[in-house]
Amino acid sequence: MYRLISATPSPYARKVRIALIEKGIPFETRTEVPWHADTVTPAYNPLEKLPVLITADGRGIYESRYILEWLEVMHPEPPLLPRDPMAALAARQVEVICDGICDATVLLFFERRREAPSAPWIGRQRRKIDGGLAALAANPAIGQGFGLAEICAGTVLRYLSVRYAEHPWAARHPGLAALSAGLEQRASFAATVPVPQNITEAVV
Ligand SMILES: N[C@@H](CCC(=O)N[C@@H](CS)C(=O)NCC(=O)O)C(=O)O
Repeated sequence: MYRLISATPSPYARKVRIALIEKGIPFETRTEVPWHADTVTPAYNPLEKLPVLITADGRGIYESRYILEWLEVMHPEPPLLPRDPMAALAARQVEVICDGICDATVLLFFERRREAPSAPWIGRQRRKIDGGLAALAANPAIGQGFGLAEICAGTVLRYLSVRYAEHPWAARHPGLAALSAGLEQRASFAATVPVPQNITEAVV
């Protein structure tokens, strides 16, 4: 049985949880804050980030993008990537945009927790989020069916509501709002709704 080191708000972990559920792969979840004293994340990932998929023989597979590729090889059915190579590249491009929006949102979240947040740094992350969302809204590879592109788009959009609730993305991009609402109806999405975690140890 796989174990997944996960965090309840994490969009990166949610991508993997959704993929595991969609592929019908049983797994146990270990919920962590990866810098708390009781974390086991560094024992499985030298980069000290979650998600980490732990195999039955105790190996740590880490980095959400790589975990999803690994799962596609080890558990190809049902496929989450289109068989057509060009369509697969287009889906991976969507993942790049979505991960970039998540990364900027994480940087923004931590910057706001500092005693003296940097306005230029915050502005830079906001621009990345806005630019990424515009690129996503204009991307024809999303919403063609269900697979990697939709998992990535759905997880980043819902994550914004958790970590950047005041962002008007849904009003600005009604197509993305409709996509997100539809995806959240799926069982795999409903089972993994992101919620903030209690962070008790400072990291910034
Ligand atoms: N690129 C990584 C990002 C993972 C990530 O940033 N995870 C956060 C939790 S949402 C984390 O572990 N942060 C701890 C840190 O960056 O030190 C992935 O896709 O897996």
